Amino acid sequence: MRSKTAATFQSTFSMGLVNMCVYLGLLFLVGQCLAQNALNDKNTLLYLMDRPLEPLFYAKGANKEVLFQVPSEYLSDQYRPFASDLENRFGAQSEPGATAVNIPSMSLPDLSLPKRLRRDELFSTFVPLHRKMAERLVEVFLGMRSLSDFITAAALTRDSINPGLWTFAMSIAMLHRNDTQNVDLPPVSALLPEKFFDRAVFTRARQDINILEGGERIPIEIPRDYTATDVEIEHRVAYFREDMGINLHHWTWHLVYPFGGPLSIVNKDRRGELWYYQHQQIIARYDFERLCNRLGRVKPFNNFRDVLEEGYFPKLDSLVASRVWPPRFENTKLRDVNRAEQELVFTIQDLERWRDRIYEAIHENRARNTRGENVDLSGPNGIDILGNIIESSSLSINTNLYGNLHNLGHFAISIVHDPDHRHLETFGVMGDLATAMRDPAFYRFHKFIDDMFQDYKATQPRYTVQELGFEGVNVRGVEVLSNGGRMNEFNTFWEQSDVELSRGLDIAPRGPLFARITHLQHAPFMYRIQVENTGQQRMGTVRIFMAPKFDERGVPYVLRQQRILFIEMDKFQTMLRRGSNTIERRSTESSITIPYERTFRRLDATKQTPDDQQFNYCGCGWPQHLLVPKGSSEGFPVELFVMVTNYADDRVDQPEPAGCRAGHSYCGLFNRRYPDRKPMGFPFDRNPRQGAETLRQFLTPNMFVADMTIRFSDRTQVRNGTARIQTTNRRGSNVG
Ligand code: CUO
Repeated sequence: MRSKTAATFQSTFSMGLVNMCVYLGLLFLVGQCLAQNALNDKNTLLYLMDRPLEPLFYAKGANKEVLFQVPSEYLSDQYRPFASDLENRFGAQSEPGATAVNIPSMSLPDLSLPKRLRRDELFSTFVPLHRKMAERLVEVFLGMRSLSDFITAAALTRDSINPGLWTFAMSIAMLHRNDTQNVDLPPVSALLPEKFFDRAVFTRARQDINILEGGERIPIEIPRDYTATDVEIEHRVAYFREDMGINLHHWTWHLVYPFGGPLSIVNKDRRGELWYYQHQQIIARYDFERLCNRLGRVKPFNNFRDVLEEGYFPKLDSLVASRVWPPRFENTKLRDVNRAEQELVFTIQDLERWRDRIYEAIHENRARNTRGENVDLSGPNGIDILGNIIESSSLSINTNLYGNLHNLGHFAISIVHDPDHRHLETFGVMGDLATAMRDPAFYRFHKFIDDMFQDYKATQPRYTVQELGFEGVNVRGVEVLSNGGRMNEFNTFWEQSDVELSRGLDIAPRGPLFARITHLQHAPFMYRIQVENTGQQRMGTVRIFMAPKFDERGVPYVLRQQRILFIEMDKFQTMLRRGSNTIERRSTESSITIPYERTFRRLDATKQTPDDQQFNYCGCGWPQHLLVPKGSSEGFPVELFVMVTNYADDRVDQPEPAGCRAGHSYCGLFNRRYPDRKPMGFPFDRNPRQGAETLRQFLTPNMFVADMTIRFSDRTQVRNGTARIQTTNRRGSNVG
C-alpha cells in the first residue's frame, strides 16, 4: 500500500527526467534524480505543510509516503541533541516504501526576528510585533530565487518557527510566487483544525483512532448548537458566525490581501476599497440573518468606554499552545493594553484619538499625509485611501496621525480578559483571522468601522438618473425557480457534510478522520430575467442584489436604510440582442461564491489534478452554501433587485485571468484589476437621489424589483443522502 502511494507521488514528478534516469539504467542515479525532482516539484510543498504541529522527521502524507531529511543543525533545539537516534528511528529504514527527500543545507537570510516567537505561543497578525515577524518571513520566502530554494528554505525553517506563523507566511508566499501558482493550497481548517472545530472532536478522535485502528472510522458528529443555549439570544445566529466556510473565506481573503509585507503583494488594485466592501457585505449578510431570526440589526461598538454586552465562549482548544481559547464574559470593558510579551502598549485613548482624526478627515473630505500635505478624498480613489487608513494596511498614508485603529481594535477586544498579562493569558478569538468571525463582538466592531465608511459615502455625490440608466434597455421582469420549490421562493434547510481533519492532527495511527458538521444550505435555483433592448446588440452587466423588505417592526424600509442591507448575489456580463432577451443564470454560477466542493473538498496531496472542477477555484470566495440567508419557516419577505448597466462603461481592459478562479465580487481577480469600473456596491453604495425615498422610486427602466420569500425548513439533509426530519441537534443528542 505504502509503496503504491509512493509511486503515485513519484509519478507527479517530472516524468521526463525519471524516464531518462531509467533509460540510463543507473538505478543509483534514479534516487538522486527523484530527490532532486522533489525539490523542483511544487507539490512537495503540500507535504511540507502536512501536520504542521508534528516535526518534519516524521514521514508525511496520508500513507507516510514522503520522508524529509534535513541536516541535523536545522532540527529544532528540542531534537537536535538526538539527531542520530532520530535518524535510526525515523529514517529511510523505518519507512521502506517512502520517497526520501533530502534537503540540502543552505545559508538563509537572517530570521532571528520570526524565530523569537516560541513554538507554543499563539500568533496574531493584529499584534504589530507578530506582523513584523510574518512580513520578514514572507519576504524571505518570496525572495527565494528558484522553486527548489523556496522548498529548501521552507523545509529548513519549518521546525524552528512557530507553526501558526510559518503556516501563515507559507500560505501567503505560495499564493503570490509565480512558480507556485495553481498549487491547491490546503485550507487552514485542515492544517490547524483547532481553530475551527469543537474541542470535543479531538478527544473523540484520539479515542477512535486507537479503538478503530485499521477499521472503518465513523465521522465524528459536531452538534450544530455547541457553543451556547437559546437563553443567549445572540446564539440564534451562531450557525452563521461559526460556519467553517465563512471563517475559511475570511482567512483566505486576508491572505490574498495581506495588510503588510513587500509592496508587491500589498499594493493591489483597489485593495482598500475591497477591504471596505467585503466587510460591509459581511455586516449586511449578518444583519440579514439577524432579521431572519427576529433579532435587531447589529449595533455599532463606537464608544470604546461602553461595556461590550455580548460574551463569547468559543469551546475551541489550542493544540499549538496546549490551552483553551479564552472566553469573554458578558459586559466587559476595554482597558489599556500593556503586554511586555508582545512588546505592545496602547491605550483606549489612542483608539479614540485615531477614530476622531479619521472622522475629521472624512468630514473635511481630505486626509493629511506624513509630509503634512492634504490628500483629497472626494475623488474615485478616496474610498481606497480611506480603507487603507482605517484598516490600517502598510499603504496607509499616515500611520502617525491615523494610527492602527482596526488592527489594535481587534486586539483590544481579544485581550479584554488580561490586558496587562498579569494572568499570563493569551488572546481570544478576535485576535486571529481564522476565528474572529465566530465572535458577536466582531460584528459590533466592524459595524462601527462600516459606519465610518458610510459617513464618508454620505459625502459623495448621489447618482443621477443619467448615471444609473442604460438608454434603450428595459428590464421587464425577474423570476426565481428553485429546484423542487415554488416560483419566487428560495428554499433553505440544514445539511450535513464531512470534513477531513487528519492532516492537521499529530496523532497516530494515521488514516482518514472526518468531522460531520451541520450547516445552512439552500436548494439550487435559477434566475430568469426578461430584458428588452430597443438599441443595437451590445453587452450589459447584470447586477443582482437582495435585501429584507421590512424592518424589525414590520414596516417597509426607506431606501436610505435599506441600501446598506443589500447583499450582492451575482454580477455577470451578457449579450443583449435587439428585441426581447431571456437571461437565465444558475445560483452555482454566482460571482461571489466558490463551489460547495471547494469548501468541503477532500484533501490528498497525491491527487492534485488541474482538471478537477473544484481545483479551478481558489479558496477565496463566499461559500456557496451561505449564498442565501436562512429566511424563516413562515417565509421571510425579501426584495430581489436586478439592474443591467452598459458594459462599455463597466469594462476593465486586461488579459484574461490566469490560474484559479475566485468569487471575484468579494475577492477580485488575482494579479488583475478589479473587473468592474463602477464603485464597489454600486448602485447602493451612496445615498439615493432626492425624491427616491423608496426602492420603487429609485428604479430607472434598466432596473427591476420583485417580491420574493425565503422559506426555511427545519430538516437536515445528509449530503448525497436522504433527508431526515430533525428538531434537535444539540450537544449530546444525535440527529435522525
Ligand atoms: Cu477582516 Cu477585521 O478585517 O477582520
